[in-house]
Amino acid sequence: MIVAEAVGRALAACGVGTAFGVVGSGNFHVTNALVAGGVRFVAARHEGGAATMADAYARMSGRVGVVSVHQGPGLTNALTGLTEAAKSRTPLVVLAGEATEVQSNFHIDQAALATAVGAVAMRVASPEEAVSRAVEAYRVAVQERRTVLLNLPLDVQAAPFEGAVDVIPPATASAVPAVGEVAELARLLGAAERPVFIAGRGARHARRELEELAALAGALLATSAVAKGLFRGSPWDLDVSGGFATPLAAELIRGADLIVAWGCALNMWTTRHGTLVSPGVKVVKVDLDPAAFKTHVPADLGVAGDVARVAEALAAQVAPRTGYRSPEIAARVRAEGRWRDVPYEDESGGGRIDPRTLSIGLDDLLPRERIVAIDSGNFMGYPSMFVDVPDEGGFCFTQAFQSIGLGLATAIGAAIARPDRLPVAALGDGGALMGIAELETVVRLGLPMVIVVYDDEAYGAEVHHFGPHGHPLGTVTFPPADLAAIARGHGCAAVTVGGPGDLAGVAEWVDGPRDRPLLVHAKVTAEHGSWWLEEAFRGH
Ligand SMILES: Cc1ncc(C[n+]2csc(CCOP(=O)(O)OP(=O)(O)O)c2C)c(N)n1
Ligand SMILES: [Mg+2]
Repeated sequence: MIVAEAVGRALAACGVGTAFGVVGSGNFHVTNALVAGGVRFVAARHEGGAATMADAYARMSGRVGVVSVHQGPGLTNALTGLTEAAKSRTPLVVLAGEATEVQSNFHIDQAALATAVGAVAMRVASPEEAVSRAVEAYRVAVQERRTVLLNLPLDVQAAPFEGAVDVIPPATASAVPAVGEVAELARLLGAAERPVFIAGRGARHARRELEELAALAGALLATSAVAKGLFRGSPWDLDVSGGFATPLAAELIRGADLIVAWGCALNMWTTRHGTLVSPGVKVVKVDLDPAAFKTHVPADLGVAGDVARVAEALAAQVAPRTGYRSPEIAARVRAEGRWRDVPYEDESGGGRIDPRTLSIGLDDLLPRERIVAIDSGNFMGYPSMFVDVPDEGGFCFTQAFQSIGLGLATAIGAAIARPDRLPVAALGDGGALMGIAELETVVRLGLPMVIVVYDDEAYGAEVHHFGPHGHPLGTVTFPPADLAAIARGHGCAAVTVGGPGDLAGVAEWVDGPRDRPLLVHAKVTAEHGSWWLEEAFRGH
């Protein structure tokens, strides 16, 4: 056995389920060793796609994601996706060949690159540490929730490995909350008239615990965008807090006298630049990372610990009370709780469909057991707000870096994590064309995916940002592209939607064998920017 094989075998023994990558000479052996160890390998067409697939797979499966890339350009290609993962604290191990010989064309400072984007850099520096380093990379990923680059120098990779690949897989760690802080939060919950829970990424595993505590405290339930769907089915679910919040959710969150943020930083998106947090409201943050207590909206009280464990400890200390949960509020949540309950004027016409009407139409047509992935851009709120999801496992939002072009790969990784659900990729025309290298991957893997492109023939976010100020827009507008034909060329089914009537083509695909992915090329109306974007521009 050579070192590369020992590393791959060790990671497989840690419990890696699926790895994603683009294979070249520098990661050939390690990737094959993963496969020999029982890991499924998914070949992407671009390392950026591979990194984002692994990120989405990790988020939606709860397992560590693994990426395998060639030295140098293989790693630089992956960087945007790795940055997104690092910012999102996704547990990810990146295996990269490394050309340590400075004369090599492939040589770059790979460790510095990783550090620059918030990842942790490690290296297998000798054959002796092949297994221990691989296990340590996995441990840091899973226990510290980090994106870890494990550099594999080419000469070390090729050296013989003596010894056995004996591995004790590192387990997930979970911190025990401090008794005093929990008692203080119990006191606040016992005194609050209108408590609201806002759950974020760090609470996606804790639905049951939070619902039980909220029932005792009389709290209403909301999430950040990344945790969308967490409380679906609860009569007290306000859905997403922030720019995507319904008018009712915004009103009720603003009316809170206590906001408890669970694994949620309360950033500008979740709070609409702080405007959803009314003056004088008490703010508590429960987070594994105490650094989160002071960022964005600062907390009056911080409770360090795992969200589920803190909620469980509190449930034993909080006496049942009505709080915010009156029959009037329940009736309003029933009547106005979803975006599609909010009246609007359909602007479809002239061969273009209103993106709200499109999204509602898709929500009606697509099976409920779905997993929705969203790219970035002006369009992004329409699918986030009007296409419902069954639970937090039905929404994958890779937006921590605000990069466009990650949406399609996100949908692929999510689809692989949840093969029981219909994957839906919601993209702008700009993001779709940027990430289109992975369209062949969707077809090759036989994923029954629905890819919806909200096509305004522009970088709409920029058009609506600068257009109102009279700037020239030639750099951000494009002639029509026949995305349906491009998709058919890749082997997809495709429908072009220029009005509500054209959605019949989507219904036909849904009712058919779904043996090919479907691209919905929606020509959307674009007279004005979306309201959440206009609000964000005002915030800036
Ligand atoms: C990688 C990257 N490049 C550029 C940007 C700046 N940017 C933000 S939104 C956007 C336009 C996206 O266009 P499209 O996907 O068509 O969505 P739309 O805004 O038109 O709805 C651009 C270029 C970015 N966020 N990420
Ligand atoms: Mg566009």
